[in-house]
Amino acid sequence: MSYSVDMSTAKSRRNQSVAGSFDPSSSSSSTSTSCSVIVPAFRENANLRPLVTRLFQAFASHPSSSEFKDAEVVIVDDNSRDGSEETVAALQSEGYNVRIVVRTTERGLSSAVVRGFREARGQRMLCMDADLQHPPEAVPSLLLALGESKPFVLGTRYAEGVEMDKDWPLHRRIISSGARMLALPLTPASDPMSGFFGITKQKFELAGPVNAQGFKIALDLLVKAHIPANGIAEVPFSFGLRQEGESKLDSKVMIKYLEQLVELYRYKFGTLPLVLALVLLLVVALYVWTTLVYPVLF
Ligand SMILES: Nc1nc2c(ncn2[C@@H]2O[C@H](COP(=O)(O)OP(=O)(O)O)[C@@H](O)[C@H]2O)c(=O)[nH]1
Ligand SMILES: [Mg+2]
Repeated sequence: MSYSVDMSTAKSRRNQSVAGSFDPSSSSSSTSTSCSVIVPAFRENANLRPLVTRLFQAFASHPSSSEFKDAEVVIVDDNSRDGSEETVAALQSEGYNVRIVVRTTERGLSSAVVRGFREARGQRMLCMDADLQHPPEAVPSLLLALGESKPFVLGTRYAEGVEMDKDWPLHRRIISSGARMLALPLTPASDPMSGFFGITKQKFELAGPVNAQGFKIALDLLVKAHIPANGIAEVPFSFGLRQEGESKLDSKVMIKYLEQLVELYRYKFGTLPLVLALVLLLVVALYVWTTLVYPVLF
């Protein structure tokens, strides 16, 4: 079950101006919304106001700001009950085109993102974290990169000149690099683990059944929407640190990721190659153990 707090269409048409230069009164009908930003959120109340205000500020100050005049933000919250709904209601009353979908019987990051994409009214859709690790100022460029020839856009942390925040923990870096290598046969994208990505509504609707229990939704969509290498626009961004609250990802994420990989390998290559690859892996592991490890240790 879920419910949606959406006073935005009524309020955003009010003739008022929001701090900065964003003016929601210039919004056109919500049915013509061209861009939607989807934000999965669990206990992120403290981050929502800075996120939404910075997003609309970024739209308003962009040289192609007219492209974003009817942009919307859709927050998909899993019943956090931490004041997030009240914050969104306050932002709506100030004129921001933001709404919150509160799911009361479902939990999980990927399914929240899928729900957001389904709810989105825009043709260009972007997903980002609530915690400001993904810079709102980069959002307009990512959205504008989407089009017929590039139906997928990826905010990448692995590009020349991009630096990870030096305080990002070493174990998270190692897991991220290892996970990236394991996904290489599935997609040529440089950072399919990124949670900062976008897809056109059209491609999303054509995608095969998305694994809502999966852990990395961008990877799932890249495979199941059959995005070719030249259909991916990559936009480098610097990955920051979470502003408020704590990471929701626990130690089970690696297991969930491996399960997702098995499903995607089967989806893309069928069961037989997967079994052969596993047998090969087993043979190599046995060889390494019997010829290299065992003689040294015993
Ligand atoms: N709706 C919903 N959002 C979630 C869930 N788990 C994580 N999120 C959100 O997904 C985004 C990424 O999670 P985060 O904890 O920042 O992961 P990290 O950046 O990898 O540490 C954040 O905006 C979270 O609030 C969930 O179960 N449901
Ligand atoms: Mg985060």
